[in-house]
Amino acid sequence: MAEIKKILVPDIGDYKDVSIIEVMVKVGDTIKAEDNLVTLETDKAAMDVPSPYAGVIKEMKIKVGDKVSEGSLILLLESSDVASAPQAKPAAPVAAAPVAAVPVAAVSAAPVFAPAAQPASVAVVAPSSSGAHASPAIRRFARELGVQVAQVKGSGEKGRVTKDDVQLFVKAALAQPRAAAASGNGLQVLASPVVDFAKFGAIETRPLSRIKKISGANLHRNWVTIPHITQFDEADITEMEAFRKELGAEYAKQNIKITPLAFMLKAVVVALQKFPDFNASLDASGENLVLKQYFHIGVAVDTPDGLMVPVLRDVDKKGIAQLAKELGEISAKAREKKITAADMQGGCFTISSLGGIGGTAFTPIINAPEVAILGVSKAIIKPMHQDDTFVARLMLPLSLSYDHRVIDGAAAARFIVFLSQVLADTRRLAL
Ligand code: CAO
Repeated sequence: MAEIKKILVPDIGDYKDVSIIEVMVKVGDTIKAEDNLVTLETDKAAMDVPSPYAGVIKEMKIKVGDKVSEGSLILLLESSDVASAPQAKPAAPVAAAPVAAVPVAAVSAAPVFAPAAQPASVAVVAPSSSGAHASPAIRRFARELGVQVAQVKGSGEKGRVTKDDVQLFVKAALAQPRAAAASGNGLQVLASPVVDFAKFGAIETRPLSRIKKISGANLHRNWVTIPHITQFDEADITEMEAFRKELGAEYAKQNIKITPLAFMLKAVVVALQKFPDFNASLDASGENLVLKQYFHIGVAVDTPDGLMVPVLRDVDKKGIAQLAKELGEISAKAREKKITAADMQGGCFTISSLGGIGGTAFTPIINAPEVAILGVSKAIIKPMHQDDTFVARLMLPLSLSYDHRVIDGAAAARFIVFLSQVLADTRRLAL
């Protein structure tokens, strides 16, 4: 027997009063379980809320622009799949169970979080596209490309917007000359050329993963909106490495792998404490610096689906072994797609370590709203000049990208020199 169910906003982490930016359904729609109902947006993430049940929509309780929190009523649904509803009681209207928040790469039926700030290029904040007919999948596809479905002319049945319609819309938009860039000197940014690669040889087209699309938009925004400078240095980690190896043998029994990154987390915090402007963000007006008195450090993790940046909390209050343990756990969680939005929030500064792979240096992109990021490359033994002779030392390449609106070059040089000194003499970690 059909019953009326209340569909509520599920667990969305610590977010409160989140804006509804899109409503994909209306009264009378017949939906399947897992069909997306609404899209929520915070300053950090966009997420779709799917229906836990199939059925017919009886009453909408929200509209675009409303603010909601966990437990807010979205709609009333006449459910047709009582069997699949674990908490459903025959004849009694019950609240839908909250759907656990999972990250972008996990099961698509659950609320989907972007790994970082909402991409600037995703133009979904503006008007509702609920007037246009398109399936949730097409809406999502359009949203990922920054297209408002309402602007696309549908060629499908009853004017429904199809995937081809969205693709044609994007192609047409790309083919148009772009407006003058904000350079003010009349120079124009050329549109990327649309090339038929197949004309030149065999090709295969593979869609980007969802994480790549979202993180790509964030990286693009950060790259074009933040004036980046990268400062390089090398830290002599010969002694640190000897100590790490000693610890490694000790902690291997507890299944804790101590890599140089655990030391770097700690050393970075010592440097942030000495140079508080690096542990800060510009506020929304861009006129004030918000100095943080906590030390949560993001770590870039390479996963099969793309880059994720989980955050280790209160690094100042933890020892190296504890940090190594947490690093192992959080990177495993990221790779197993079990990471939550909460795991990726609240970072003050990011470390991106490619040291396990190789390379001499790189220019990491700042993870806004943070103001600096440390890139770490592979340590190698080098001849260093000391006391009129050359000695073999293990040198760790560091690349510090910083937001030049907030940090001056001299401050960045001081920061990285100090960081190198801390890494060269790990006794300083205790200071
Ligand atoms: N120099 C030399 N060796 C290093 C090193 C360095 N800077 N950093 C790590 N290593 C060694 C480790 O000691 C380990 O050696 P053993 O296996 O012999 O013990 C090996 O390299 C592999 O380390 P790891 O990568 O597993 O561990 P980690 O703690 O250094 O890094 C993590 C963890 C999650 C950060 C890493 O696995 C990762 O994903 N890195 C990629 C980050 C990334 O993609 N950044 C780019 C962002 S911009 O696109």
